[in-house]
Amino acid sequence: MTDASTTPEQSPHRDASIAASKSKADSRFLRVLNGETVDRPPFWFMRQAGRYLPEYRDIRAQTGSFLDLCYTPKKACEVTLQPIRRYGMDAAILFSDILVIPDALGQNVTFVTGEGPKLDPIRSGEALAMLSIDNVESHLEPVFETIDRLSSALDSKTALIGFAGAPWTVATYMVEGGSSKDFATIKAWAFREPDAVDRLIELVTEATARYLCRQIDAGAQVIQLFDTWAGVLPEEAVERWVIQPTRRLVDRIRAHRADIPIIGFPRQLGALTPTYCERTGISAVSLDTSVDLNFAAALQENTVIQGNLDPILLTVGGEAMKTAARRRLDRLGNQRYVFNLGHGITPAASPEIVSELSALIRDWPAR
Ligand code: 1CP
Repeated sequence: MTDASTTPEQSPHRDASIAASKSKADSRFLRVLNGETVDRPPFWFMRQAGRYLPEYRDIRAQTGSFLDLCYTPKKACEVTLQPIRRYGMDAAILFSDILVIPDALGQNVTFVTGEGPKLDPIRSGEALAMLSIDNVESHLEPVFETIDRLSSALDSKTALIGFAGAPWTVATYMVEGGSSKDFATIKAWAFREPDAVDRLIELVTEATARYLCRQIDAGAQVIQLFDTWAGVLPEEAVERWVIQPTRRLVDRIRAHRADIPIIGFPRQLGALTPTYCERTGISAVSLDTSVDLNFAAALQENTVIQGNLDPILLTVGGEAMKTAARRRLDRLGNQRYVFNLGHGITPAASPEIVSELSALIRDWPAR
């Protein structure tokens, strides 16, 4: 394992010739994130590994819990590579979950099949004081090993994305105790005792900063911050709990590795998206399905954009899917645009339709 102060090139595990042959110039995705014009937009799909793939379901059925899968490097590496073998995306995303951070902080986290994540909720200063930052990195050691394996397994055309949840989104699961419809518990706590919620967000930010720096040391070439629930806060709270913690994370990551591209996904932030881009300092922004193409094209003048095809189209296919995909490709083109979905692939997506979409992107602009 690399320690926090070694760069990948210095890692004793890494063959210098492999590292040298992994030129960034081979990767369409890294080039677009760097502002270059390419032959066609790079593509990857949020949640590209997962239950829509039969080979994922096989491995999942042979593994105890979902967290066991995240913490078993050989299996996590395998499920990361499954969609790459089928579809040849321009980037692989580490197989893990945003909820490994509360798990590493000592909160009880389980995944109940068909019901999603369940956590013992943190709703008071006393419960918060039970969490500890001390074991975060040692607890997440298997994730760093998965990244190390992936960087050896992937060719230089396929970039490796590391990720974490943004602090606000992770905090919603920690306080609500799982998924939520209205976020009433965390919002009420934040309005009533903002300083306590600041302390929770601060703890998650620190844990996440350490986690992401170690992901970069292990070989992650790009970082994506998933802020799935950024859009549930009122405007005046967005600055405090979405923008500022993200800004602090970006600063910490850049202090560790200045040139690492960071993609933010502030889902459903709507009209505040340009403010988020300017104030957080992220390198690229992932757009949800609600963002209209004129708004996306205006953002694209100043930043790299990613998204926003509706993932439900991958359960439908045919002309509906093709027309929507071509409309985005034709409008957003081969500069400052990464083809992706507006949210994750759903378990009901068809592997054949994902294949058709991949071929359509690869063949663009030919018809
Ligand atoms: O049993 C199973 O197979 C569980 C399904 C599953 C999978 C495949 C979960 C539970 N997590 C994951 C993997 C995962 N999660 C990845 C890596 C795979 C890939 O992208 O290819 C990533 C990047 C995530 C990120 C994640 N987890 C987010 C942010 C993105 C998003 O979808 O909004 C969130 C919110 C989670 C929490 C979570 N984990 C799992 C579920 C079902 C959920 C969502 C619960 C909810 O809807 O609130």
